[in-house]
Amino acid sequence: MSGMMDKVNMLDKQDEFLRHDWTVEEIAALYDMPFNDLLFEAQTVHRNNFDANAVQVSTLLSIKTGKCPEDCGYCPQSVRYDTELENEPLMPLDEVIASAKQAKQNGSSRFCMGAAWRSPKDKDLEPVIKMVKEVKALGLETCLTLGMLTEPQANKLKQAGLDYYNHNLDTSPEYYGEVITTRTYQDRLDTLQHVRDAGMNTCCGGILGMGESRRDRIGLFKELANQEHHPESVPINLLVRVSGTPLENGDDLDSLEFIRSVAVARIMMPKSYVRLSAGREKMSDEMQAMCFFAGANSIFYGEKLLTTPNPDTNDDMQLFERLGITAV
Ligand code: SAM
Ligand code: DTB
Ligand code: SF4
Repeated sequence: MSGMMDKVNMLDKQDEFLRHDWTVEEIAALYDMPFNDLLFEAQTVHRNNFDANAVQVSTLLSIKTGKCPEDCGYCPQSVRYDTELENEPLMPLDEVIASAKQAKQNGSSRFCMGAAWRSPKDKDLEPVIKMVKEVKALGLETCLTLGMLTEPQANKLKQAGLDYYNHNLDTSPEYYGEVITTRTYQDRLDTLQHVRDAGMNTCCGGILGMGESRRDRIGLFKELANQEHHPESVPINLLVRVSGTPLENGDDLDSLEFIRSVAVARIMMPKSYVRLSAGREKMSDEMQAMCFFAGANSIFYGEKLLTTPNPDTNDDMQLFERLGITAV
């Protein structure tokens, strides 16, 4: 019993060092650091908390594709934009399992299933719960992203054994309205609260390169870190520009600014997995290597994200080998 209490106290102690009171000025000061100083600091924080040469790999599968009623300006799956996407209803269980087995064989430790829903109906959850149970039985960690959840829905998913729920804040509260009008920032924070209250891990991050300013990137990281708990996984997506979406055109984000952002996330959320997410297809090997040095320690692995391409798995394995990185 005392051993157990020691463990609890130790966890509390660890949490004492995690900050939830970041100010805009402090985050801006990190961004303003000379690049080498910022990366050195981020790598030091990274090494104090993780194996510096291990990267967690997850595989994504779109289990219900397209016809989403929401208007997220970046998204190929919104019914409002003509993106030449093949819509697909909910995937049968056996196809999901076959895909999960393949992901496990390829070395993924987590399987993330995404559906283009604003929020699932209760009857939608039943087949999804079967998927979670069967994927878990394969020895994989499970993650879902289905849109907004009510408190009872989050509890049901927890009971089914779901490990992670992905729900992003996407950008700063100030820029949010430029990108999405059909759900509020508060709606997103509420879903995240329901997921945490149910006892699940949150996977929560955003998208960079949507025309936002550095102040907006600061605002996003401030919101992410100042939640009740840091998300266990923080996906940092670089916008994938899809023809037909409102964000199809625009200036690309400076790659050094993206790397700085990874470093800032690592420093602010030292114990979270920072996930180098969408957009890797457009990144050079050198840029990805810099992101790993800045503290990114997870990726999506597999030739497709949800609907858009991801790097070839052989290329990813070769890159890991060249960098001496082990997939975990
Ligand atoms: N419909 C659910 C929702 O929005 O919560 C789940 C799926 S949605 C596709 C998951 C996340 O993918 C979004 O929150 C967004 O951050 C990211 N995403 C979607 N399209 C993207 C794109 N073109 N480029 C980068 N990230 C994207
Ligand atoms: C996240 O933050 N990135 C992933 C995952 N969560 C679900 C999705 C990226 C989607 C990119 C666009 C697409 O492939 O449709
Ligand atoms: Fe729908 Fe999710 Fe795409 Fe928004 S990001 S349009 S909610 S699938």
